[in-house]
Amino acid sequence: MSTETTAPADAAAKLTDGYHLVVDALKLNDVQTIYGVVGIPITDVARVAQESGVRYIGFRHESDAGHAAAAAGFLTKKPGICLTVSAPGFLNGLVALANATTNCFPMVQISGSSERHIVDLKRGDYEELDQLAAAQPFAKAAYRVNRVEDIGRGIARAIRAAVSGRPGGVYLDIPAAVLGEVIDAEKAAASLHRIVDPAPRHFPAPESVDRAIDLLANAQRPLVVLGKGAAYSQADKEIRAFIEATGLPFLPMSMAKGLLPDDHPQSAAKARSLALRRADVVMLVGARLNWLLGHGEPPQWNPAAQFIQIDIEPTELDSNQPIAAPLVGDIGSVMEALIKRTRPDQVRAQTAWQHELAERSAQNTAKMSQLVDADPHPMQFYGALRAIRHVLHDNPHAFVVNEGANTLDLARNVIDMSVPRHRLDSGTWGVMGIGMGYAIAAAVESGAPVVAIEGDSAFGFSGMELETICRYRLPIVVVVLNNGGVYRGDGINTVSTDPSPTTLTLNARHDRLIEAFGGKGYQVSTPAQLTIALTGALMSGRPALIDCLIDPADGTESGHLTHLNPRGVGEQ
Ligand code: ADP
Ligand code: TPW
Repeated sequence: MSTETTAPADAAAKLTDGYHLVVDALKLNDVQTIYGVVGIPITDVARVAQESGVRYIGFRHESDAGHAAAAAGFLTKKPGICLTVSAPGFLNGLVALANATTNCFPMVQISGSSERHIVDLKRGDYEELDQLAAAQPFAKAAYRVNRVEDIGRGIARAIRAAVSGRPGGVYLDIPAAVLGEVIDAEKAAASLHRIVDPAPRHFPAPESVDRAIDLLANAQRPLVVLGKGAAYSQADKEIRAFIEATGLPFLPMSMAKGLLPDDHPQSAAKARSLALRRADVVMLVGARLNWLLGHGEPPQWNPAAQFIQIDIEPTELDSNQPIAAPLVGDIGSVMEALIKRTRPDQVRAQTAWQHELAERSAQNTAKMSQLVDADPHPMQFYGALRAIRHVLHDNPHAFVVNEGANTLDLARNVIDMSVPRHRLDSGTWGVMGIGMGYAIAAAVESGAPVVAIEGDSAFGFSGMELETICRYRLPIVVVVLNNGGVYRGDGINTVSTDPSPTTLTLNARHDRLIEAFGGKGYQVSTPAQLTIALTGALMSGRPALIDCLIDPADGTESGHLTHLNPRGVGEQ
């Protein structure tokens, strides 16, 4: 009787709903930030998150929110969360989810969806789509929650799947009806759980470790290749300890730069081609033998090379070359085991090999200096990158985001890194559009300044997020290397007055875009001006964009990937 006379406010206090449960479940699993775009049916998830102390970063396009979540996952080793609306919003986020899976970054895309009983009979609902089926091929795992009491289980399962083993993108579908479903608060609280040990350690067998050590010990020209899996693993100390104790030369893939500083005496980065062509035993640490490493094939590689591969994903091994010594496990545990089981002086780089690499590095550094130090007018890529390198040298804790074709290929070589996980780029897919999303995540997750080095075409894919950057007052400086085109700005159409397919607006004022939202814009045409602008922008800690006018005739079609363009008739 007394319960029936309870005041309505008290009765309501004992109830909760799907919106609150989603946020409670995320909070319980240490989620601090959600990246997304609101609308039916998920707007209240964002509101409740904010009220509960979970930060919500609202974007202008789901692709950018998804890329931000993925980058947050890479930087923190916890799945980044992206929130999207039904059908079109969901699909907009899917590129980022697929990209995260391809790059082995942990993220969870949580999407609202429309009424199941209408969608499944294809009766034509508002934003109708069978999202679970659509997400499946692009995600590491995909799940749907059909009852409010399963929200906790669904979120636990999604987080576990994203971050354990090889990390990847996970899709979690929550229909509108489930979000609005009301449930007894006590029952709801009991339905949530906190995941214990989300990414358990995975130790290699001692005999696998000894097999790898034997190979290294008998090598004449050993080489360690560090990939972004090594950066992700946060085993910085162990990796450095093993490499320095053995003296092995190492080569960082682009997002592993800074794991050991690029000016480290054992870095073979400046003798990359020689190192690949000559190495006889190669230890891959969180790096796949995919296209970025020429599939391990000659002539780029020594045909007699033997491979040791450290990876958490057993099916990765032998995908391209026979792996003589597989080391399946998490990189931290594997490196620890290698350190423990290697006898003093058992593994050492041969002096002749060290000299060979050092000599080539010196030659290549001299060649590179000539290119970088030249001062042509109008400014070219190398001159602009020299200025950026100079400023970043004084700001080693700034994050670098990098996309474009020439802008990516040249900056990767010119801009040295000295801190782990401070470089984010187009990655395994070579995708354009990651720029502003990655930059926003780096700034939000770290509070540190970010310099996004962007081709003018690449920038356009996520450019509207300048508004997001300004709205949240993030310390991001976008540097647009503006040569007025996709690759180059001097494309010609000989048959009509339309611009050529690679042409963009020449001398476009990208700097004015950020001013529309209250940020600071600069336009520069010399390296000296760029140095001053970038130094000032970083010192201010405010959102800024520097438009750098680059010679439209500088750059190569597709950058370093020209050879991947299929040749048609008449182009033999
Ligand atoms: P890169 O492009 O830098 O060469 P890849 O993305 O090709 O690097 O390779 C990353 C590899 O790292 C993937 O095969 C992935 O399974 C692996 N990996 C990711 N995290 C870990 C980890 N913690 N321990 C071991 N391997 C990992
Ligand atoms: C999602 C194809 C690769 S690189 C690039 C495009 C469009 C832009 C190159 O011009 P940019 O750089 O940025 O001005 P630069 O330094 O050479 O002048 N769509 C997607 N991904 C890719 N990779 C493309 C298209 C592409």
